[in-house]
Amino acid sequence: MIIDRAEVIVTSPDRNFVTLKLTTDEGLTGLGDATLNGRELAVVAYLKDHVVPLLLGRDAHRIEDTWQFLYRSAYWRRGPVTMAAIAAVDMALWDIKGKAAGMPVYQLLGGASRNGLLAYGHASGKDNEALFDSIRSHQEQGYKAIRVQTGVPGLKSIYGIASNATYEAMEGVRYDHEPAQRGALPNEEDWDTRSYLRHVPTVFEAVRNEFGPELPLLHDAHHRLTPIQAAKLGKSLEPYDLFWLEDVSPAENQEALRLVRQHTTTPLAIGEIFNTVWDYQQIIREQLIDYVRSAVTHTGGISHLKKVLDYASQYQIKSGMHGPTDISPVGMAAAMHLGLSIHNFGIQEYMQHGAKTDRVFQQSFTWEGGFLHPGDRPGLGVELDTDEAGKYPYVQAYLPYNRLADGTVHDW
Ligand code: CS2
Ligand code: MG
Repeated sequence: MIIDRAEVIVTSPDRNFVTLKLTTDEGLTGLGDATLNGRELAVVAYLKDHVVPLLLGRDAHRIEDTWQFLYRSAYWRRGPVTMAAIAAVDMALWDIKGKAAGMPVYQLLGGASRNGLLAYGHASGKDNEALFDSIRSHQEQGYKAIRVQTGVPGLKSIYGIASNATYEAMEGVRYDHEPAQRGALPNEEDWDTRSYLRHVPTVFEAVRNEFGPELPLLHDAHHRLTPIQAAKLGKSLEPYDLFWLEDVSPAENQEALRLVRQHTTTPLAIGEIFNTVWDYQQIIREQLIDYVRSAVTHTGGISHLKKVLDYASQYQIKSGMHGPTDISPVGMAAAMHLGLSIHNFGIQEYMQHGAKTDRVFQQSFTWEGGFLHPGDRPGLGVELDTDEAGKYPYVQAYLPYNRLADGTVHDW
């Protein structure tokens, strides 16, 4: 069964998505997500100009060989663009193999290791009152675990908060749902670590007082702290028993996490901007994290992320796959199939896509009682309506960036 057609489909219903669609000479199709937020067109070019010519005529069943061929024959390895492109091919080939076998992909990965996938949603508020409302609305939507992001007094706009200036200006495009703002240039945001470190523990104290000790709570520091600031935050949040504290410090400096570990037992999650197992070697081997945050879409696909998670399982480190709206429904489906089959599943991030996106991507997953399930359709269980997709051409959008009070650029 050979690959005889490869299309790169770009659509922008509620946000930009890049999807690879492979078709075989037997008429089977496979989809792969290649969406890299704010740099989508770089992956489109990598796929169209460099990868597609290499796929036509290949045996669609040889997933691992195709993975190794694309990774090693490129000579230039790793990195977000390369690994998102390879991920899309990998997902599409697993989708085709599932359809050829008449099985959902999780069955090919060893079958289900659980009945469903605990998922968390994003509650946020510029103040505690708005935050409490957001937590309650997520509980009403069925979420049994909730990420808490809060405004910080003195800061105009901050990552992950629905109600801020930019949101009002965007006529209803929820900022916490889509941080990449459509427009010619990225938005500049302000940041101050000391006010953040003073404020966040008070918010978690208030949330615990309001919602009690059981509710699993997560928080994303979004790469903004120095190692000692990260240690301080982890320690100050210990009384509130977080499920995890995410991306505490820019993870290029991996040994920095030793300092964080020295000072706090708050569980650490890292990896959404990682792309290969080599980005994890030290922090897994030295037990410096508790959750692997990679998404299938950004880590070389199902084949490679499974290798990362198998390595992590030897250290009792669990999965916490990245699942914001910039992971397309295809990428989310792949995450659910992998998450259902592995032993060391921890939790799945689940931000719900918009109505237009759900019309472009027909999905078969279920969301019940706080748990996701990929469904039992052969393959990944997602189909793309190309006519519907054609209604929404690409729109330039950038993620924001930060500047400190003195004008210094800072991690966003
Ligand atoms: C975030 C993302 O969901 C998360 O944990 O870190 O929202 C992230 O900011 C976006 O995916 C960036 O594109
Ligand atoms: Mg994050």
